[in-house]
Amino acid sequence: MPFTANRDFKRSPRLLSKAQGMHYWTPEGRQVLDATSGLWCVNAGHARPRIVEAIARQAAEMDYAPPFQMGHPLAFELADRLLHIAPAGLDRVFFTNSGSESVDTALKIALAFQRVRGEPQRTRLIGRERGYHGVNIGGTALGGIGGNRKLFGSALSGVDHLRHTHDLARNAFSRGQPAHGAEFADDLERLIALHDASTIAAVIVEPMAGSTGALMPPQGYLQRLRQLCDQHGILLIFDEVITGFGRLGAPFAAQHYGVIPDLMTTAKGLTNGCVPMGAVFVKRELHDAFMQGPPTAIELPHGYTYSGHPLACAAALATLDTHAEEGLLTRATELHPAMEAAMHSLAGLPHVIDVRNTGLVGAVEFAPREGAPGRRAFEVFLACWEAGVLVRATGDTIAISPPLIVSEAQLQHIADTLRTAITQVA
Ligand code: PXG
Repeated sequence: MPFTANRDFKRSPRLLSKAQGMHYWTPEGRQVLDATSGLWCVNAGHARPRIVEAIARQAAEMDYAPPFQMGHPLAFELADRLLHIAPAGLDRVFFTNSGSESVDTALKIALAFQRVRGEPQRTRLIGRERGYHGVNIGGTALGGIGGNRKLFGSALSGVDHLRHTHDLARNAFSRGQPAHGAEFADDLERLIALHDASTIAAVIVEPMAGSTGALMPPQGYLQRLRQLCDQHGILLIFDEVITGFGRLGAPFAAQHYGVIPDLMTTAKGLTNGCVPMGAVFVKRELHDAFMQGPPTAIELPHGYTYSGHPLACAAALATLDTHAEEGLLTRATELHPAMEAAMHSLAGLPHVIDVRNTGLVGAVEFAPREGAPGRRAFEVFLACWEAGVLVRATGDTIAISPPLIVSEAQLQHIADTLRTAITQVA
């Protein structure tokens, strides 16, 4: 099983067998409120009729079409539709099947772009500590979670990492973006001094780090990173696999924070989690740099059997329709005050050392239990599960990311369940 304590799980399985709207049901029929949008992906809620019907219709109409030297209309329609919500200038799209594939695709495009523009010595890639960029070779190497790397070695050479931005001494219990830490972006200057800018192809960061416990970017941090990348000819990649499709209150974090990257990776919410799909957005200039040489040449030798899969395209188009009809891509802005109040009502409970929030993301961090790091959050997760609310434990943090259709009463219920669980777990 993926990222699971296999033996422990099989002794006492947690199974889900039905989903609708804000809820899951177990095989025994117990209802569970989904406070995690599955795994940050079911942003419009479960089993939305438009999406279900679109997938069924497409499966009957055309199950599959080869994407190499062939195409089908839905993939082009979807790319065009995505441009309506994409950050300014990121108007070329490449389809993948997951966040991990989007990340490795973006890294390959960045490396290839440096070659086609005549800077082939720019081969170094920079990630950030506490970053998560999926599990393929590139994402494993660029990711910054020690436990995800130690079994696999360095995976890729020529990689380095910026320091992370988590600074509880100055920023604990921040609401929205923490006030301190813009200067953490200057860590890129340290790496430039060490390696020389002329060797660096790209920097990849999550605008808000999701998997390592919802770490919001300090005020001014992303702006500073953008400025340094521009100054030194380094591409900036935002990994928006979690932040994309409305999580923070705008379609993408790039718009929410007002910083536009050169490439942007997405997946998850693109199809509402119904069919696996990812998309890499790139700036027009990057795309155009590849469009040279003989017109019969293949400009980008990269792609997947299932790039732009018809079922995924149908699901994504219906998801975009659902988002538009219900105003979901900005709903997290409306709910932000209720989310903030619900989350920060947990401050002061035993062992709670931080509460943080932005849009429809919330996190509670615990002091690690002596000799058993991560256990406290896992026990809170189990207690919430028993009480009928699905939350996510990561390290010593509980993260909340409910579907964008959540009600204020449900946000309150999530906080109340967490309060009881935190009080129970010593
Ligand atoms: N980038 C980011 C920023 C992600 O959050 C991936 C890439 C990889 O996506 P795929 O589709 O290959 O899994 C992710 C995935 C969690 C959690 O609980 C987060 C992810 C996956 C599973 C659990 O925080 N993010």
